[in-house]
Amino acid sequence: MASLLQMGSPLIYRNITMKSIQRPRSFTCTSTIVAKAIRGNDESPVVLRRSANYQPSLWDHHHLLSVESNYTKDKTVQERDLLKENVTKMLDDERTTHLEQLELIDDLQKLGVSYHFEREIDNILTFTYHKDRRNFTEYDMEYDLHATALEFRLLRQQGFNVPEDVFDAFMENRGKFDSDDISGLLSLYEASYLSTKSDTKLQENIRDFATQQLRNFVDTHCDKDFASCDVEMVVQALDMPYHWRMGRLATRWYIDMYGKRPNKNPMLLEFAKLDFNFVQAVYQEELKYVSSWWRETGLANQLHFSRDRIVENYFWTTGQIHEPQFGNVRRIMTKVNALLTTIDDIYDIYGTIEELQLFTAAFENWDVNRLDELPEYMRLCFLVVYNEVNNIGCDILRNKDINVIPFLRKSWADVCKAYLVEAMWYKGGYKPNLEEYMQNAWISISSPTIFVHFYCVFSDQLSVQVLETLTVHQQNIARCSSYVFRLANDLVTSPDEMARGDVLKSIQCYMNETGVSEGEARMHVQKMINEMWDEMNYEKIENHSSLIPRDFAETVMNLARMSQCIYQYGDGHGCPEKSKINDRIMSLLFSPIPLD
Ligand code: 0FV
Ligand code: MN
Ligand code: MN
Ligand code: MN
Ligand code: MN
Repeated sequence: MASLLQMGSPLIYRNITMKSIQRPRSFTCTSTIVAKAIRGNDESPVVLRRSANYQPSLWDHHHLLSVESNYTKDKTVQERDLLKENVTKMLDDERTTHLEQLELIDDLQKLGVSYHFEREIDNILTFTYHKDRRNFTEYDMEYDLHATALEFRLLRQQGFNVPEDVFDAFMENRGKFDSDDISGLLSLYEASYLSTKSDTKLQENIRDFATQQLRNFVDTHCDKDFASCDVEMVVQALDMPYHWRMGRLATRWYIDMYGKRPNKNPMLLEFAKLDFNFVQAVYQEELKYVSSWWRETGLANQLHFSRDRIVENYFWTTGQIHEPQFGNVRRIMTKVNALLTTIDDIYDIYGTIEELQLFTAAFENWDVNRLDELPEYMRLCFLVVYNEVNNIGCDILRNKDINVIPFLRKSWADVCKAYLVEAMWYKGGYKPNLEEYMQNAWISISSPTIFVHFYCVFSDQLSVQVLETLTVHQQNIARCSSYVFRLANDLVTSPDEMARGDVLKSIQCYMNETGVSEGEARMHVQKMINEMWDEMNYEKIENHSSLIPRDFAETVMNLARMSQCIYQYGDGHGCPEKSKINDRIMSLLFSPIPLD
């Protein structure tokens, strides 16, 4: 019945209600303990196994394979490339004012096409930074809040250290401020998210002021008939600031928004739509590949308790790197994500402590000859990781002439050790304090493993120093991004985790340690996330001695953005059926933007 439904359905994702009523009864309650005998010999004891009640995949493999896009044809690419030439000319046009040029760059970035013009944009912003900038001492007619804030944000995004003092004149005279200047306020609000830990005014005074003003604006305008673009833009910005937003999602939204603007450039709009649809078609082919790979591993079939989430695992990678030419990075990182998700479930849900110790030892020993020492159900999983790591290592040895396998396998051993620590804490009833928890939890969230694989596949020139920084010393921007991922995950997944039994997560550790309420603990965790962003911004804007290449650093920050996207409205990774993630996935991976 369910399969007929899938075949006949125009939707790519499954009808979850039809599917879920066919699940065995034992899987229908979050914290059920399921008794299951491990088969092997007749004397083996009955082991109590748990279930997280994760639902089957919402996406049907055969449907994925049948997806066809109209936007891969040579004609689309030719048309897009013609438009691209026009945009290059616009960037070069000497008749445009400075503000118009900045606004064009902002539009290109938000429309998701700035990757075509990286050199041109860098030239313009470098020039802007080095030319004498005006020093505003007075808030007068010439002080343009929007222009000042836009320039500030664009320059800081690019890594230039513009001082926060550019807003002093404005803030000192904010009493005179015309509260109808929504574009100024919005630009100020977005700029305030580029704050670093050495800024004193941006976070507190400026962001609070702009946020409050924007909230007032929404309150007074939201129920008026003319629900204008302004209101939509403010609501969107308050929902998640641009600097924290997953890039492609911002793009998809902004293309619609831009289309409604009276002063839009229709050529630019057409270019952005064509490019979006073209990139989407590229994603679809990658998805077909990873979905086939995932089926062939046999893991979802064998480990029925684990999350079967290949589409979601792929979606994560588009948040980390969106440009079409990085398909290889996305393919490999999807595999890494899928394996991490499966192994996390082995530790958190299914394995006994004795089995988990054997599993951890297997990753530390990295010896395929000792495969049979593992419980049966762990062998395939270990071997798939082992083979994938060797495959990646083999390609890199061939193409980049460096053996990265020792670094990759260390990262798997490290994450498994961190998973085991949590399992032992839980089993032993140990309650760590927040600091002790975080020391382990920023590794158990799996980002350090992700970063070292990503770096190896993504960067053209690999440096042993960077590899060591990523796997041994731990670099600050990577640590901060992992913190954001961990904390964003805990804010959403910990209620279910506590219900089925797990180590205390950040919120509960803090409550236990300080005696505060859950609400206060959540606020504390949100504050930690803000601080991590300030640190990451600092690394990017002020730490020019960082070893981490700039383009890689951006993908590291993107993982933090992506986790804030996946966990914004529920657990988009584990329980996509209870979050808004499917709409996001549909709009980014499957629904093309209609052309005019
Ligand atoms: C998060 O789930 C999760 F799936 C992780 C950390 C592994 C995969 C990573 C990516 C797909 C990027 P969960 O809440 O179960 O993680 P914890 O660490 O809380 O068990
Ligand atoms: Mn499954
Ligand atoms: Mn887990
Ligand atoms: Mn876990
Ligand atoms: Mn979790």
